[in-house]
Amino acid sequence: MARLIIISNRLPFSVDRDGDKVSVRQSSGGLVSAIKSYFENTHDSEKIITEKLWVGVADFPQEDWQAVEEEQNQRGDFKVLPLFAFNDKQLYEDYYNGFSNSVLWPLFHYFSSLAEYKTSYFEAYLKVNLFFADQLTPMLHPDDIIWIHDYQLMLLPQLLRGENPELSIGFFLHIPFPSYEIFRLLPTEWKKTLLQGIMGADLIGFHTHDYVQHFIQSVKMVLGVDNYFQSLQYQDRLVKVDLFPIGIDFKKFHSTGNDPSIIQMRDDLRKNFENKKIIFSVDRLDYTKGLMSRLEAIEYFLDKYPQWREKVAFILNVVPSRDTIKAYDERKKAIEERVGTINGKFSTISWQPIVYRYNHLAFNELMALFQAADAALVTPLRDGMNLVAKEYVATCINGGVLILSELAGAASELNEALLVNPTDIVDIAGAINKALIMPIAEQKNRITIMQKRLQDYDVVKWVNDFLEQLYAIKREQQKFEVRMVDEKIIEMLKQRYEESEKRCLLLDYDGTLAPIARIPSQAIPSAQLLSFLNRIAADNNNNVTIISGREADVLEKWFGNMPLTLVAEHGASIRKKGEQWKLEVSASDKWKEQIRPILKFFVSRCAGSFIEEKKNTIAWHYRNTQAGLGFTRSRELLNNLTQLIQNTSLQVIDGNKVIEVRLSGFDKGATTLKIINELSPDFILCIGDDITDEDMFKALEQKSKAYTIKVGYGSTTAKYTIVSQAQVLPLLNHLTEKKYAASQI
Ligand code: GDG
Repeated sequence: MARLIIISNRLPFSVDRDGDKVSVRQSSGGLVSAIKSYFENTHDSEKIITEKLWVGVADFPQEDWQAVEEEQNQRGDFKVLPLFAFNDKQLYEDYYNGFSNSVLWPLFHYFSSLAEYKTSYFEAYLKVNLFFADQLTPMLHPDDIIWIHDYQLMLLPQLLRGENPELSIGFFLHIPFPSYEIFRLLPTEWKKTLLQGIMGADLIGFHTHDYVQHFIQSVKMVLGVDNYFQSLQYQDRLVKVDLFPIGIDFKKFHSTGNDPSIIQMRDDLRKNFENKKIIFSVDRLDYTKGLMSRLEAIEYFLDKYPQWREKVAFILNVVPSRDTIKAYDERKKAIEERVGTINGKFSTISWQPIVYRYNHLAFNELMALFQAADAALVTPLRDGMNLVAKEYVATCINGGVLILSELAGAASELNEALLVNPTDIVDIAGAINKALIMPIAEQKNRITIMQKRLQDYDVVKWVNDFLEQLYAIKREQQKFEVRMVDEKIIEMLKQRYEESEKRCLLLDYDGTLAPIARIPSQAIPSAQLLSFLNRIAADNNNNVTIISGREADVLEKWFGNMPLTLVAEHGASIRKKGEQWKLEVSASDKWKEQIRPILKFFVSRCAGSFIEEKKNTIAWHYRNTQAGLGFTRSRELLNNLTQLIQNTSLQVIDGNKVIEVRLSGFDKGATTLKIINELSPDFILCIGDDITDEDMFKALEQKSKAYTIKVGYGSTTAKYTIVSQAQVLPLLNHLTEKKYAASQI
């Protein structure tokens, strides 16, 4: 039982006042139609959501709210919380027209030269996001499901999370997320703040796989956070990033083909363009929509394919938008001039090629135009998705051709459209000609395939899919928390530790007893660690083993004078407590000669990587390489090595930012069992963080007296998990010493 709270910059309607009468008009934007269709059509089988609330800035005066609320309540599909109090008009202006639409919008659509990096814009963006958070925080419950939309509110996930760590927060970006090379143009502090803001969410959604990859790359480069496929471990939470290509209300658009009033309008339109093909386009006035290139392409088409003159009409509908921003107003003038020039050049007494209109169309009129059109020309230079393309396809009943920019998100789903490069006027003109001569059977075939796809993943599926993934990530986080070492578990472990007389402590070194260092030789043991080890090793009931991938010489140097068991190179050599080092594998290292040149080759191909050569293993480290490249090279290397060592006595280990080759027949698991079998302890505590430590956890899985703890997130066979390396030593101290209180961990 939970509330679903949708948060977007604007509320999904606008308010008109005529004298005393206040009327509410639903907006026509993509997000609004998506969520509204979901609210109207959904049957939440799990009944998780009991109440729906939409929060956004009110663009009407506070005194109209009562009348708006009454009308909204009568509709009954969702409640509304309007945010007023933007008395500071300049603040809102700098946030909305400033940072949102003059920095993020142009930059994220690859118009970097239009971005205006004004500090006052960023400050206003911070303040307005904070304003949203301040208004919302007091009314939130921990079990609320929050879904934040779009680039105006990228800081809000983190701001809400700060106050309510348990909330389920989803964030969806409706515009493209640009490649890192573009994103990095933002001032350092801005890009960090933006990414930290989004990472406050549990689930982050984009329209396409490319946007997902771009986002992950930016998070890696800017925040230094690693990913495991599409999961990121950020601070103490697991965050999932995925693609959710927005759908449309397919039924609503498809059924307009049977609506008598729309059919009538369509027929009237057709009559006006008798014996002519109609090519239709509708866009908001925006430089991203590619209107100027489209006009150029139309002119080129009329020049290159003169046979179509007087036989085709381009209906170009431009919808007013953001015309208070200078770049938009200038664009409008330029478009209108260009239309005039083309019409002047080609018109005859009875025909003009372009019918240009600058207005907002009523829904029925838009549908009639879609249906009257022989083709739709949708050629944005960049577009997050582009719903017009999908809506046009859904309304086609008897054929129709979609000409679509390959740079719109929709292109990844609408492969049967004629895909064009929106700046390539030759390409577009060719596609227009192809559309006009395409046989009706082929048109229908292409449309049917696309319609099937749009029907299968419609807007209700889109919302359900997003919300289900949000519940799933919450469940995954909870699973992790269930195994998390808490005070109860600590007390249980402490009791077992005290009761036992023959204890075996198996402790990994790097990432467990010591933090991971950029260069392995820098990870020297701290004074606190040495004092802890001295103390517990002195207890005769304890057998303490440091089990590491490090070389014997290093372990000897650091811990040689302590009564510990030392395991080097995952078990290749072992020094039992009170004994000498013993080599457990063949002394010959001739095999390295075959491996070394390959690793050297990868060092030269991946700056920052290096080889670490130990007695019985040879490793290629890529922790300090450029994020992304290191991982890609590591997969290549893994592939090369796996093929090379077939039928040899070698094995390849895919470790934590390291690929290691060694002789097979020993690993931490086998070594652990050897130690346990010799010792027969009545208490085993094993802690590790790495993939190679999983061998120990697996080996101890069935041992009733064994307690295994994994440090950090990620799937594991360990019984328990602990969030970070910094918690290991306090935990061990607490378990082994009476004076520490559990609350200190
Ligand atoms: C963002 C992203 C992404 C347009 N003109 C009229 C009219 N419309 C309707 C269309 C469609 C919607 O407005 C426009 O949707 P878009 O997808 O093209 O773009 P944005 O709203 O700018 O939105 C975009 C979208 O979010 C969804 O995630 O696709 O890439 O930029 O529904 O039909 N409707 C009426 N008259 C018009 O003149 N009635």
